[in-house]
Amino acid sequence: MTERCQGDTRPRTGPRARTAIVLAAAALLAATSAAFLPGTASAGTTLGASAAEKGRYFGTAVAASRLSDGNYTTILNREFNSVTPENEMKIDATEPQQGRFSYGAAEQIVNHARSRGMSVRGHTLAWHSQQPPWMESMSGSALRSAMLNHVTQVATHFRGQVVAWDVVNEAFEDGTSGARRNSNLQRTGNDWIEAAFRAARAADPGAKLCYNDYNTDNWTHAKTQAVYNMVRDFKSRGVPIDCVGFQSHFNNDSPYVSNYRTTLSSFAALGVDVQVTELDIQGAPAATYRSVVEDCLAVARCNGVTVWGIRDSDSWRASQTPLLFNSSGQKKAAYDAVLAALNNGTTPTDPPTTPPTTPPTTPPSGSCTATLQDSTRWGDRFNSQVTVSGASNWTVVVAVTPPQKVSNTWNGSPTWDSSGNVMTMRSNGSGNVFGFTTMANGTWTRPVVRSCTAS
Ligand code: 9MR
Repeated sequence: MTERCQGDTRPRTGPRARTAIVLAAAALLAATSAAFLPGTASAGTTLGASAAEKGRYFGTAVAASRLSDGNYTTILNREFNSVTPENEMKIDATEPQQGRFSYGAAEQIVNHARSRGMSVRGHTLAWHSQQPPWMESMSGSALRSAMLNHVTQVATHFRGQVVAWDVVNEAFEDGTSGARRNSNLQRTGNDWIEAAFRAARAADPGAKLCYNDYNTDNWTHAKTQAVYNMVRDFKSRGVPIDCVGFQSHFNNDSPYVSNYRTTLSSFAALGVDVQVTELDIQGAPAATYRSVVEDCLAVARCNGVTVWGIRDSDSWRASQTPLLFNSSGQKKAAYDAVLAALNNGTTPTDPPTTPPTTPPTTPPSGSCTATLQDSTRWGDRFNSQVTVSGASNWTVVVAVTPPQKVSNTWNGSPTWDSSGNVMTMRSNGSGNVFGFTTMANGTWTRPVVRSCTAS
């Protein structure tokens, strides 16, 4: 077989005086804290914490089969705050037989991630590749119904657990035609993509819905323009699309190009978020990795970067050594470049706006005090920082106001109540300052510290 091109996704053969004093102290704290707090003492040393301070996530593809590998999970748990199941949410994995759904491996990854405060990207609901045999052999209205049922069932099953779905993956042709890819799904009618997005929105109204593709990095390429035109059309007609994923598998045949930032900003200008979803770069050149991260940080609506695997040995292209950690799990030069880019990065296109006007909350508590301060604010989200005093082993309960959702945390171990709006954060050895990102979803009320207890 000839070398698989990057888009070749065929299965490989693979609360009076005391209160006043508390409020006065809080007001003083508020006065002395700027709207923008650049880096905290203990963040900035891992990819996830550094990205979170910039209101982004830093994620990786995860394979369920590797979760028993200690070296792998040590890096995963330390460095990343978002995961994408590499294969476990694909159609052949989740509906191996028509109408019989199988979620075990995907749930393993989702539970691992969510119990550690990582968010989950779902990949993928509708795709021409990795279809189970029963679907591969279908066509016409039967296939259209089966595809829509699949989207509905899987998105409903994971409702509230997946922050963003790659609803449709790789639906455009390579080359200069700018055409849709000729697939069994495409042959059910040109409206199959928007139908999939509408079904996904109905099934999980809280998830961001993305179109995801490769070779869409170069702004001048026909495929990039074709996807751009589809997204523009969808936005103009009210098709529920929220984001576009750029896989960004870079190699000698499909290299990173300097207009990548133009591509990201042009799509973002259509009113969608953009995400780097499957980043790997042949040879892992540090400068190129740095450029990709800088490009994302330069675009306010670029809300995260996912690398397609942790160690080189975990990569679908292991021989190209395209990742941030070598096969022994050691950090490569590219890792240092990415971390430096995340720590130096700014969000110049979306300056911080006035923070919420209520004072920071310092509730009376048992034997520790937790003080919440505003940090950076973007158009759709804001960061908060909580400083704990009086205990080194602490548990702090914080509540956000629905429909707000916490999308990222750092420097603590979070658990959630069933509503998903009350977060219990426990110290995890990362110091006495933790942080989190809240997706406003139109509500800018400051999160409230409910309690602080020493443990
Ligand atoms: O990394 C995935 C690899 O383990 C699978 O064998 C392959 C099968 O199609 O899919 C790989 O992931 C692909 C992703 O789902 C979509 N974009 C291209 C990725 C690399 O092929």
